[in-house]
Amino acid sequence: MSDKSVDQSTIKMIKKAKSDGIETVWDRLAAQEPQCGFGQLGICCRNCNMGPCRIDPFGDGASHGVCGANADTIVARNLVRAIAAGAASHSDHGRGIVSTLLASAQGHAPDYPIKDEAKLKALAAEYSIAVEGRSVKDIALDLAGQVLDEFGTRKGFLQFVNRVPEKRRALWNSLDITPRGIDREVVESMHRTHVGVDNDYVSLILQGMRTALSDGWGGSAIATELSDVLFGTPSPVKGTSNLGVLREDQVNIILHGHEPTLSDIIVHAARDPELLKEAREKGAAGINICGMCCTGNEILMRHGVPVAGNFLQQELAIVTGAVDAIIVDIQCIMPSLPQVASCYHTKIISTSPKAKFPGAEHISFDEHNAMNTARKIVRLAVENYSNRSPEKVSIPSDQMEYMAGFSVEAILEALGGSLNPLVDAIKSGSIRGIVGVVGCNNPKYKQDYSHLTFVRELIKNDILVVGTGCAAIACAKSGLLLPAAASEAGEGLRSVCRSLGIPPVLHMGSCVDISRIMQVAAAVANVLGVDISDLPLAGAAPEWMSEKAVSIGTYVVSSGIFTILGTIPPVLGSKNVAGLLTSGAEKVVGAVFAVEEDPAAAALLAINHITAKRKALGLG
Ligand code: BF8
Repeated sequence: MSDKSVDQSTIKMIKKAKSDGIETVWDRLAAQEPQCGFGQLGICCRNCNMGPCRIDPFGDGASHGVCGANADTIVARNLVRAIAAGAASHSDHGRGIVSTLLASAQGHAPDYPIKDEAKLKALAAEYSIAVEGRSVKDIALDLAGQVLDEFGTRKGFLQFVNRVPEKRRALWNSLDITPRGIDREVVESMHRTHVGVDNDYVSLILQGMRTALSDGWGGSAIATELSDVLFGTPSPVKGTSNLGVLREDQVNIILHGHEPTLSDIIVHAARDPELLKEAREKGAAGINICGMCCTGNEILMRHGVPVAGNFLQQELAIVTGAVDAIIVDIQCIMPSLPQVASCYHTKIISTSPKAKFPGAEHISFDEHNAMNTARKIVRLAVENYSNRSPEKVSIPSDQMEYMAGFSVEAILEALGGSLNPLVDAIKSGSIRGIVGVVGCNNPKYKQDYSHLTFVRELIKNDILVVGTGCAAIACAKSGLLLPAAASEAGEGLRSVCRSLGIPPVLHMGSCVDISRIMQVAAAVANVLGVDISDLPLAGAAPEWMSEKAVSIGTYVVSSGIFTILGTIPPVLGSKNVAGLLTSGAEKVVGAVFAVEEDPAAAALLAINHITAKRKALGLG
């Protein structure tokens, strides 16, 4: 079992799943092996019905698909489709948040008052919307309208592109990869990858970059910024993490998925005195709301809600036998959950019309009537508490405290209102650079091992780590999100952390919140008057698996930040595509991808990159 995870609670629950006769993601991975070699190399194509086609990687079979596409075209098309799917996922999430803001401003979503008026006004100013003397409702109406337009804007570029340093904007314009409209880029990517349209791998990858940029500086940024307006901008907060946060004597509800529209209101519904009374009548001491994956990150960032785990722990939470309901919305939710739940008493409740699960109970979540729907859902969990079988319950004791909530605004506040102290620390070398560590778990790799090994090496070398997504949850579970973890950092970073009272790894939120990291990168570049690609920065997704991660990696590289992938992307079937991504892109966008499965070696790549960038800036 220890080859599957470094997390003791995961190992314990995999063992329990085995003895309970439950099939998990690791069993299904084993059943898939050996996995398709053509798929791993990215050289199979199902884009038309003359196929499916595949290219022989050894050169003694088919070198072209039926239409004539070669490996370069097929690999590039597959990659661009993955980027489009990832960008669409983040951006459609963003659209949901703007629609809620619009409904709130129109008076149709009374349970979603605007929580951060200052942020609303700051964003309105970015969009040149008049603020002085106007009501919050009117400003919100205008802002929601303009942000919704970003999905199909005809002005030719997205608003948040203006946050990017001028040099980078000029570069994007010269390459014709400035994102023009979020939906437009996704649609054009699907069009170009249809049989017989764009067949040039360079042209395809440039479109992939533009689509990814419409995610990072469009859909994701919109999701982050407007979530802050609606639910509050995060500030430092403490909580606990891992499966040990489940309570034997309470109704346990896990919120899993991505959109805070659902999770935030359930957190409030669970405090309803009437529901708490009903829980007590059932014999429970209370209602314990926990998060999982990115919706877990949304509510831990804003409310310090306990987070039960990251991607690979979703089935295992059910295996504890102590979860009364898992409430899901969209993305990263395994379709196996209802099947696992059928062996216990756990209810799986789906809520999004976009994401239904055979075997789950569906309660359509309606933002116009949010609190009532939320109460109804919580009540189902409360009622289910008495169906628990005590003999099936085994909650691992593993849990760890965390400090999270590092929005850009919170970082600025910790620094006394300006980025200058951070820039000075980088200049002096107390902080040698910053690395964003993000992304998923992947059952092909030992859970959390790459995240933690990579992060520990970096902080030891005075590199500040900023994290999001399941990577940040891995850090939470291992104590790296505590100020005390500064003892593991090098002398320079340790002294900065101690003087500010912050951990050496800053949790910046969910995966759409990588836009926060990009905003800091752009702001630091603007302070120094350089391009983002000149800064001592790197990105990494040590255990990535989702198409969203492909989009993220691509917009981070296209923004000028060297990015290390810890799991192998399906591009090796084309030497040209792999070469462009790992070397040629340097001349195009000033950054490349590296692929390194060994996290210690990956850390060395990041450290060397940061050293080289510091030298080029004239820093020691
Ligand atoms: O958006 S890190 S497994 S939960 S895809 Fe999914 Fe990956 Fe986790 Fe969040 Ni991001």
